[in-house]
Amino acid sequence: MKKLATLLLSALLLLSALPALAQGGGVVNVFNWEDYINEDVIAMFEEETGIKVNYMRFTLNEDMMVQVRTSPGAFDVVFPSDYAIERMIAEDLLQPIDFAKVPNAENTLDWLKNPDYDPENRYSVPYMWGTVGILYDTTRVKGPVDSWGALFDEQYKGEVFMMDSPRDTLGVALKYLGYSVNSKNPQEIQAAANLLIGQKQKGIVKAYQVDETKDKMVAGEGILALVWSGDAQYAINLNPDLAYVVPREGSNVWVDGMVIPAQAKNPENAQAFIDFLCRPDIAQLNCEYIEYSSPNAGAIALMGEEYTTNENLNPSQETIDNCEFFHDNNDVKVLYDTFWGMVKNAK
Ligand code: N2P
Repeated sequence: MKKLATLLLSALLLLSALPALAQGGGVVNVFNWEDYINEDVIAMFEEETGIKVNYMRFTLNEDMMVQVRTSPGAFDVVFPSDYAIERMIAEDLLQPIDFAKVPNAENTLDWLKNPDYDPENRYSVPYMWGTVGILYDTTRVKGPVDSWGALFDEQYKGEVFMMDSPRDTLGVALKYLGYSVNSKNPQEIQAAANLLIGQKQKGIVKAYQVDETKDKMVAGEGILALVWSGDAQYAINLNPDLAYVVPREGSNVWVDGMVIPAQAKNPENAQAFIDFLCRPDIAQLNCEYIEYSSPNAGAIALMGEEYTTNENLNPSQETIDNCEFFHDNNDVKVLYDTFWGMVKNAK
């Protein structure tokens, strides 16, 4: 009798392990931005597939690319932005995705399919998208905020958080001066750097930072901040005195994709993870938690009006048309790095 019970128990244990075995089990090494996933989603994936997620985080595309170049086998799924995907394809750092294994990629909105940065749609699946704009405290600004000029206004001395990111910050200064965020003209890039140096020397900048800004704005530590749209919406949810605007001079619109590095050790598990994140119910859970814009038609249908009527999450066509995507600027990277260094070192 005891033997039979043991036998039955072993059979049961074996059966419960089967789904995991069928999927291959093992691990998936994920490298994503800070604060960019609902962690319940990771636990759900592990439970459903038996694949263990090793989750690692980065702050900027530039840092992430250094990591992928120097540790090519360390990551199975990475989340670069558009211009970084373009660069990584050019450097042969990515492998094509087997879309038969990622059927939920079909949920991608049409306007985000076949993008310039991955024209044949071979290497990436959109994860989230958004804009760059100004998060501000409506109770402390002196008048309406609709221009990048607010960030350079001396009446906000010591109250402005800027982004510690060369492309985002130089991009905004370029845009304010009427140039493209993709300018390759040394005089224009220098003029943008000079504007930022002046802003710093006048004491307008409280700090250059990235992921910390949202919580500091919630706590009322600044009046204006240069942020990505989802961080803005996250902060607004916690402090209704805050608002977000994409300035009238235009801005940067971006897409972060999911890609598989060329040397990834677990490409099958990477595909399973990407597919899971594209499942409408999972994409919804994730989007409602991190508050960025979803590229997933199925998730948007599930979220309904709460999503579609929120201009921060679902900007108008007019706002999007007034923005530019970044493109790979490798040929002028030295210029951007040099001028950015001058901004950061200015006293
Ligand atoms: C969130 C990261 C947003 C990525 N912390 C902007 N491309």
